[in-house]
Amino acid sequence: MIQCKTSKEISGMGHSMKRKEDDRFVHGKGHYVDDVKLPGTLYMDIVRSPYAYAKIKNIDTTEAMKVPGVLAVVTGRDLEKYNLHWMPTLMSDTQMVLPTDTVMYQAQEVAAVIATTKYGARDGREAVRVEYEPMKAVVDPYKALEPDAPVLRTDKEGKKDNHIWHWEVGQKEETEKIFNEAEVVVKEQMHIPRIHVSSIETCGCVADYDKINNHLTMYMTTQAPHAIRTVIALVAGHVGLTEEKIRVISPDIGGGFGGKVPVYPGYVIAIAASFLIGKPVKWIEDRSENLQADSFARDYHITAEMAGTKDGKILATRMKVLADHGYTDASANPSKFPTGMFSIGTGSYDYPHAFMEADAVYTNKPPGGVAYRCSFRVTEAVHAIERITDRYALEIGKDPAAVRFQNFIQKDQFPYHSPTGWEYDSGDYVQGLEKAMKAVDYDGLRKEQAEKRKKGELMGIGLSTFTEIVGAGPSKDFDILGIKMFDSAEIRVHPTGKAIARFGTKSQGQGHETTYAQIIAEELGIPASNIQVEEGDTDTAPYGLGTYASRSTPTAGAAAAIAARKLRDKARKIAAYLLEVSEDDLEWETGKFYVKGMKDVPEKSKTIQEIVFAAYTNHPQGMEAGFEATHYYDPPNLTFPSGAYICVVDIDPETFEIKVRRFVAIDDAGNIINPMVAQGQVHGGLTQGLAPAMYEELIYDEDGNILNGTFMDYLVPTAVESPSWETGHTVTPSPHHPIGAKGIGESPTVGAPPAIANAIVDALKPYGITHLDIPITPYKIFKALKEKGVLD
Ligand code: PCD
Repeated sequence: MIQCKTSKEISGMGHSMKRKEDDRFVHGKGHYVDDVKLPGTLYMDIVRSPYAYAKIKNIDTTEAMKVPGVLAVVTGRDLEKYNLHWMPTLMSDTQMVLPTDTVMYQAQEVAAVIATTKYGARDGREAVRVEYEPMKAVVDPYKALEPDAPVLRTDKEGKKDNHIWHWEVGQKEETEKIFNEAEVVVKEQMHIPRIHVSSIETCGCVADYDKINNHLTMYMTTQAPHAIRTVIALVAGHVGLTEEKIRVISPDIGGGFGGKVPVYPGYVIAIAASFLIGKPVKWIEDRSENLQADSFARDYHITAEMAGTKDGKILATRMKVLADHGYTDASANPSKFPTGMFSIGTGSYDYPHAFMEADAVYTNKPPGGVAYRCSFRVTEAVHAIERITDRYALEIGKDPAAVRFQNFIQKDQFPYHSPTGWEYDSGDYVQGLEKAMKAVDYDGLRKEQAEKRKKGELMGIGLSTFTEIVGAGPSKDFDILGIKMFDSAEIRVHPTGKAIARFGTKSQGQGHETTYAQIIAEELGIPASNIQVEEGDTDTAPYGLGTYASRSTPTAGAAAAIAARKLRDKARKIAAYLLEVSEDDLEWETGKFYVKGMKDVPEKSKTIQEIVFAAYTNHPQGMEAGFEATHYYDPPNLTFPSGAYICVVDIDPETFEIKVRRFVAIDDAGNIINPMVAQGQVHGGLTQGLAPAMYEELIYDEDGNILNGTFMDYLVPTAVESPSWETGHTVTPSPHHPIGAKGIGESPTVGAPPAIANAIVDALKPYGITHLDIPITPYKIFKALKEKGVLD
């Protein structure tokens, strides 16, 4: 049970307060970007390439311009005049806005049609004639690195291959030595496939340029409005659009999941079109465009190795990654981390040596990769470590739970320094796994499995005991395009004691309007229902880096607590003045200051409402009037949530259909702000973890054609495919976070896939199968069993 310090009326931390924003959502009154309807709006649609790699010989717009309502067709050549045909990616690579001569992936933007109606724009799009000269696409990332592979980025002067960067961390020599001498070494080749963020709402914008005032209002589906404003100013400053002339408004967002962090060409073209025409331009992607062309996630080819003793002590791990980035590195990672947080890959286990390296490569695929519900590549890291740990347990014939207990970082080892350079803040991995095992009756399940195996039935039990790394991040190491990754909160309390609070982050469904209010309620004793939370408008909110990587609670949540504490300090001064005592004679109890020892004497205390009123009506002379505070929080460290997940699967011995019988998730995100919201986060996240484990993968043929570019072929699981998730938690507060909270939004998506994969591989253990790449489908099982000679 979570203990609450405040009453239900105040609804501070720990209360399962209903989400304030849901009234508006369930009544259909949400306000999304497509709901923005401005007079005179023009519509934009985008011509896309049918080829993965081709020269553009000609773009004929004659017929398109004849379509009723079509006003303009924008091409790369048009943008080139303003030097807007290329733009920087968040990883300091370059990306085409529109091509001038070559297309680099199927569904790439080729030209944009602007019309007075949406349908006119679509008809115009169909009428644009593009002449292509197809070239042999480079699709396989390994082949892309071969010496005779065609060099894709010919725009980069002097570039002689498709290699983007090399990165490494850890102790190469020591690790090698351990591997050479170890009793047991295991190795698996894994592919974490390319998948896609499938938010309910696609991406889109309304660019509204006002010529008279030289002012741009950009309504858009971005998770990071402030950073986008800065990027627009950097890209368009030379045409007079400087930062004070740009207002980015991110209205309600129907799911972000990392896919709404990048700057997509569509946004830039819409801005350019509005700037030139002087009217609002609306661009809303359709579902297939979103699936085929927006930034992908994952696509890591990993060679994972573990060295250990015969009796189960892990000694070292080694991981080698080949990262397929498509034609440009458009990851949304902090600058210094080209592989994001992949280096958390030693997981929850204590051993002194590890070595990890990665190489990134260009191919003719859409760019990325975004951190799809994942703190910058932590999903890939967790998958590798959790799978290879099971592989090791299998090799030495020990139960995977026993191997985990034997190697866990112990509770008293925190702060723990990992061999790849992280300082884990806190954790209690033993307690988490014990709780999960008890919840499923682990021993009972193993007995049942042994019985079933005798009868040839396929039942598997899979574990994942992961450590996450969220809250990017401390300014000494974390920036995006040079902007430090702090975040912010501004609280204004009005004379009657009601407040408005604004943040640099941006909810996409997480529930910030409720949970931020709860943090402030906890600190100031103002009821959460009286605290209005706003995000997403760069004209009003303080600067911040936005919501992704489960960073809002670790950064802006902390800023809220500290800004509220600044106000409490002011409240103390005012209370001392009103009660005519010294500040030191006062004590705080949620919602009021009272004179020490006189808690129950009404005239010896002042409520927060009385104090705030005095701040406007009767403040001490010499003190600033008003009751407002702002804080920009630079976290001292990241937070390290963790989880112990256990999955039980039954596999049909004839059709190999996989049924997830049970899934227990014990999460630890430190102190919880709103248990109901946190549980909702876990439920959604688990389904998004089931997705890549069993269903989702973007598949390309050897010419770079996407084979499952619609939802007819790309299966996103729903409640129908999902098991009934069983959740629980342990509470290990973060010692450095003002309210002891860690992020939770991504944990389930990070932790679930290896639990499911481990369960399926465990079910197939009697047949000598040691690894299967996700998504694990009935057909993959069939094929693997056939290869092993089990089936004829
Ligand atoms: N919480 C609580 N407690 C704690 C923690 C947390 O309560 N301890 C809660 C809060 O308040 C919020 C949530 O929960 O409301 C979450 O949080 P976080 O973890 O901090 O996070 P954020 O930042 O806010 O968010 C983000 C995330 C992410 S990252 C993702 S993907 C996803 C998630 O979130 N997304 C989404 N979730 C979600 N949900 C929804 N509904 N929608 C969406 O979209 Mo990335 O990087 O972007 O990939």
